[in-house]
Amino acid sequence: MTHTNTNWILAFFGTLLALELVTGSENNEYMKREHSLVRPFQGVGVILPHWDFLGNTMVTSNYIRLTPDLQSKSGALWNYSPIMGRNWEVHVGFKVHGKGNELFGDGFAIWYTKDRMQTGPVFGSKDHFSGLAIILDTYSNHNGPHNHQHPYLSAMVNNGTWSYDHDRDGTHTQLAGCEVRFRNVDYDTFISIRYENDVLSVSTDLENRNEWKNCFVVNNVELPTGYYFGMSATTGDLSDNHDIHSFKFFDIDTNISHDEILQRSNIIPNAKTFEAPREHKDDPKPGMSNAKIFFILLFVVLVTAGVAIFAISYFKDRNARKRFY
Ligand SMILES: *[C@@H]1O[C@H](CO)[C@@H](O)[C@H](O)[C@H]1NC(C)=O
Ligand SMILES: *[C@@H]1O[C@H](CO)[C@@H](O)[C@H](O)[C@H]1NC(C)=O
Ligand SMILES: [Ca+2]
Repeated sequence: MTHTNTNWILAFFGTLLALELVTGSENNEYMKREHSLVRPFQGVGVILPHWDFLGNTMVTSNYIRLTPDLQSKSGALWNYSPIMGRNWEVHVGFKVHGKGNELFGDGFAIWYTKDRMQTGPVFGSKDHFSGLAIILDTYSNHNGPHNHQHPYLSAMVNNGTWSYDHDRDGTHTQLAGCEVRFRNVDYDTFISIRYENDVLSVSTDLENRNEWKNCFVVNNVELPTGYYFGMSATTGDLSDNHDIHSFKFFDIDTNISHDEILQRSNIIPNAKTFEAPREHKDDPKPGMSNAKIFFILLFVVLVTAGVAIFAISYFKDRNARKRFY
């Protein structure tokens, strides 16, 4: 909740707020170190306490680079400990940047899932996941008309059944989404994911204004406790640096019993307001060439003529026979 700010007054109130969060004096809301990542990342001894990383992930003291701006890279970062809280909010500081002006990709995802450390085709992580994916998709795979521009931020809830469809940039399975612009800016960019009483709210701070802008709010989202947070990114033919600058987890539970939290670990991820996932449909075939149409018409004419000739000779025959008898 506190990041670089040139405005002294805001910085002052920000600091007050941060103190409140750290001491947990208000709303029981405070950052949990065991689920968070704060600079510097490389100290003496252990690199990244509480987190594992894999693939091409590179850790420096100031940022964690999930992928460099090179083709065919993939990296991920996963928290060790399951989340034993019903309500939470996470703030992720990130930077996506690269040499490409027109062409860049593919983007990254923030996960709250049952399985951790599993590589796969969905921004570097496994498909058919169980849990929540918040996807920051920079490359529009869909060449036809979309309802939106890229980069695009969307949420998907899965119980392991659905596959993320890259060809449609996930639009067949998303809960909601919004257009975002976060590439190649010289300040940190942030996303906030709040999950409280089954309401999922995602907002962003991408304009260096130190305020959250709503992306979407979705009701009736059921997520179990006991899942893991992770982040992953991938590049293909196109690339970008996908950097994580911070991950802050805030426990916002109030008056929830330990039993309720344990029971909640048995539910299956579900989103009631989910648009029913649509079948994947292939793009319409490109229009037929004139030559093709000509030959099809020619074929139809020949078949018709053949049938006509056959019919005429058949009836002639019959008439001939009739006359004979
Ligand atoms: C998983 O989700 C699909 C689609 O919503 C649903 O048909 C299926 O019953 C769900 N499976 C479980 C175990 O809830
Ligand atoms: C906390 O929950 C208990 C049991 O549901 C209830 O009796 C109590 O009033 C709640 N306290 C607050 C502050 O909401
Ligand atoms: Ca895409």
